[in-house]
Amino acid sequence: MLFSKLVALLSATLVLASSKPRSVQKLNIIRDTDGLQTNVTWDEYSLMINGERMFMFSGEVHPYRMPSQSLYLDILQKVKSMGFNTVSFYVFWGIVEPKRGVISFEGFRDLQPFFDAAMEAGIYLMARPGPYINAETTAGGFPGWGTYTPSLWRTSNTTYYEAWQNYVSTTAHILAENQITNGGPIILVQSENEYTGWAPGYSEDFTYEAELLSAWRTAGIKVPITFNDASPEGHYLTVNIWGYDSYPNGFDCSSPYTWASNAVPTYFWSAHEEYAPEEPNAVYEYQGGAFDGWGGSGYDTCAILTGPDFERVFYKNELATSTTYLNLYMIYGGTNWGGIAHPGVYTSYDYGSAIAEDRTLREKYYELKLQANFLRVSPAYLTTRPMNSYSNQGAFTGNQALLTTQVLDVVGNQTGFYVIRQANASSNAMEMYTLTLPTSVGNLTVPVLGGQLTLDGKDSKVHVVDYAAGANTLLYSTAEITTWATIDGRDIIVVYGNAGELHETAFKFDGTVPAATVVSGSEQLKSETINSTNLVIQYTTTGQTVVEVGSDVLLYILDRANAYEFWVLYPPTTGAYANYSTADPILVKGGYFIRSVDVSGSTLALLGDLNSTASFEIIAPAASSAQVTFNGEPLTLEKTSYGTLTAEKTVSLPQVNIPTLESLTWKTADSLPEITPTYDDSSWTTANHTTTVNPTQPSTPVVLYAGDYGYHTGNILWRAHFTSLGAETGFTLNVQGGSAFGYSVWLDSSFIGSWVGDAVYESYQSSFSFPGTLSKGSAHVLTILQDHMGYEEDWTAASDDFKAPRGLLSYSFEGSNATTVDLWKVIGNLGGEDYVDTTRGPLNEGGLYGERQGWHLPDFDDSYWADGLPTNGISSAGVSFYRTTFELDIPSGVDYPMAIVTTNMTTNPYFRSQFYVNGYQFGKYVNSVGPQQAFPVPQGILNYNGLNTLAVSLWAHENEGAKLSSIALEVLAQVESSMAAVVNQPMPPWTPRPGAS
Ligand code: IPT
Repeated sequence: MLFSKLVALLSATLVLASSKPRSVQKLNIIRDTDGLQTNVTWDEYSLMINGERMFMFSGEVHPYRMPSQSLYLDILQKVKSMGFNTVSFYVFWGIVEPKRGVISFEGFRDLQPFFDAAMEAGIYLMARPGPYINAETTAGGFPGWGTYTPSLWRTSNTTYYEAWQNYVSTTAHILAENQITNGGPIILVQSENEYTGWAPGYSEDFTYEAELLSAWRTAGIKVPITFNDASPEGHYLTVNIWGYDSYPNGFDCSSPYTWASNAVPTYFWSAHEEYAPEEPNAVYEYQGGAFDGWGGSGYDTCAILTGPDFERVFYKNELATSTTYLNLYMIYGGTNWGGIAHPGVYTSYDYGSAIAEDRTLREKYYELKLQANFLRVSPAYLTTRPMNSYSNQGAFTGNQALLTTQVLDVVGNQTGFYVIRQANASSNAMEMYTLTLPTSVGNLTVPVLGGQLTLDGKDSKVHVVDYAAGANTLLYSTAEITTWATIDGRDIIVVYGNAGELHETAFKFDGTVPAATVVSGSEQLKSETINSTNLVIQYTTTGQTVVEVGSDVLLYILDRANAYEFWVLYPPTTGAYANYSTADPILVKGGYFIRSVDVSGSTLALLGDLNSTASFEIIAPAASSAQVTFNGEPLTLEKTSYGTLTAEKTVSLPQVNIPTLESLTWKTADSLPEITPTYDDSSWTTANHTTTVNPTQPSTPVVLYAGDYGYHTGNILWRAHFTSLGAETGFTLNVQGGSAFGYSVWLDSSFIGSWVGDAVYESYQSSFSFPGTLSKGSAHVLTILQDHMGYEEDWTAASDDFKAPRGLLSYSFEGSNATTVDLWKVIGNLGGEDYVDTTRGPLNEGGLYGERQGWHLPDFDDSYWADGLPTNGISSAGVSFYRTTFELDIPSGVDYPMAIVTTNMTTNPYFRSQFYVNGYQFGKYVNSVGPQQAFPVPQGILNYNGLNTLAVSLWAHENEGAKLSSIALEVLAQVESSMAAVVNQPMPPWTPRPGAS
């Protein structure tokens, strides 16, 4: 059978199971990648993995933002237990090929642990290797050397084409080995990223697109290739499965409770039908949170902007467009450690996601779980079409304040989904409604037994009609379904609504209508037989009520809080894909997080994490749950009258000793010897280029762009040697470093001024007076220390925006036009592109003297340094370094995420600090700009069982000096945990650094 062009003719003459008119069935053609593989196929409705249709519910995770690799599994298992089946990830070119031609996928850059963790968690992967990724990453993922590589990037220009060959082929080979066709987790590969907007005079470069497609294929990519248009505009349609992105609530987290009245997108279905009608409606990035920039309102506000109400309204609206591929960006954001960030974001990349940066679960997680579990058990949804996208106002309800979109299964011809939301997305009104629905027994107005349904403010619901749940059919349910499962021959159906809401669930029977009996809970039911074979049950959703309907249905009626507690787990089967099974579900109610279930003989083994005592209810086949263990300990089981199991599990959260950092002995040393008279900069790079290919052509006699000399990250120092003409009164300079950057300038040993930085200016011109007149013929040096906040992105293709230089755009001597600089010197991180710390990578350290010397590394001998704390600081403008060590001894079996925490300093506030933990830079703090004050450091970077080295740099911008207001190590959460043991990342100690001066 030629699977590649298998044509399944689904007859349009099928007898309709219902009285509803359905759209005429189209030709349903299952496609693959031109015969290259048949594991991942698709048609106009959905993806199929090994022939099985699936709703691909996916979340974005970036391995490069998680250098503690043994935590991959924890995150992927958290994604999996939420009901998701896929994770999408970017590969960051700049960090694997920081020097042209030298590629490293070693250490934290190795993707194999991520692939292995995905297989273990049972998660499919979409790889997004760029070469351009955006992602709030320095240069949008491009390598620093791109800034001095001529001609426009993201075009078919030869120089760019040559630049990406090595990276694309090396990366594609690694991805290819891990495709599903080779027994790995990768099911899709994305080409480019949001290739959607172009600089004036440029447009979509089809040659570039084709070159990339052929490069992926040549290197062995066989799975479908995808592309994400920034909005559905029909670019790069030559990929296998085209899709688009959308961030409908935007990125301003400062008023998180206010949504635009028209915030909910309404044109996606028509755009999809226009551009890719033969492919699934795929959304490759949908808003899962928001990034926050320097001076922003912080990630807690972004988590509100994109909170549970947002998830309900916006994600259910995606179901109103028959979306079957939905990737949420981000599901876990991670950390912009080292120099990963572009200037638009700070160290945390928490993103306000469902899983917070410290790996704890937000309420958003539990809301998503309700939705994802529903989609996993609703195959009828996978072959739907929206029927009334543009005539949904007042539809089915008569209430003009409500939009109800009818989404019908046009292949199965039975099930209907009715997605309801407020017409005005910003409305907080409580809307009452009844629904007049076409069903298989004719039109019904629900609630049938009287009363009204409610939609309370920012909310949305999916009401189902003729919905199959095991052997049973729900004629309709106004309470939403989160899951159903057939266990020991009984259909367990779990429905929920907001606390106190009125709802109905109706069953359709063939013959005799059984009775509905409350077996647990205080709810009073109203029930009635209609049309002689259908049973309508009316109730309010309050707490938990369990209802037996005859002997083969157990209906769980829950309010939202109770529904949040339901976990659906699948025991592994056998073989490489054992953990991808969706057979034989087991339901567990209770617990902060349930990670997995395993069955051996008559014992059910649960693994999970608890932050307080849990009361479990377990619904599992009797034969496999005679004993139940939780994290290896047997539970004391009781049986409910209706045959499920209950058990209590207390937690022990051991007290741990966390050092009070300000009580430790700290050592300190000056980190700005460059301003001492004897300082010798002869080993620095001479900035002597007279030309550059940079689109910003210099106005200075020599090029003063750090990137042109191989320095692409962290602090940069410049030294200008000049001979006085006797007339100079000051120095004017325009420096560029990106949002929130700053700089400070010294004439010889005298501080002459700073630009302290703010979130607005990416470059800033200042004039500083010299302290006195210089004698004619005397030799002087200006030392300029500047911050580098990362390179700009290159979102607009053919703009070369990412090449915006970091360095001096102009300078002049006040009072003396004729004075010239005889020699310019520059230094950044030691070695530049030949960076010395190959373990921690090319972006971890910058150019401060202490960084060049490796003072941030473990085992550096600071015994001859003076005692001094960063909270004592320095009393003049300058830079100092601080070091301390401390032991931790955290027992196993717990997950206690920690952070380095400081507080805002209001006197002498103009300073910036970096925090290094065991040599890894996990905090970049600009006191006067903010907002971040807590810097999570993952276990594995922080050594939980042994010695830790903490180093702090402090750069005081003003004459008065500066000090940290406070510094502490804080435990962010206490969880008894079943997570896999964390193996520390390598923490190579200090070794002599030849050439560091
Ligand atoms: C889109 C990018 O594809 C992604 O890399 C990331 O930058 C994300 O958005 C924002 O966090 S860019 C889109 C918002 C124009």
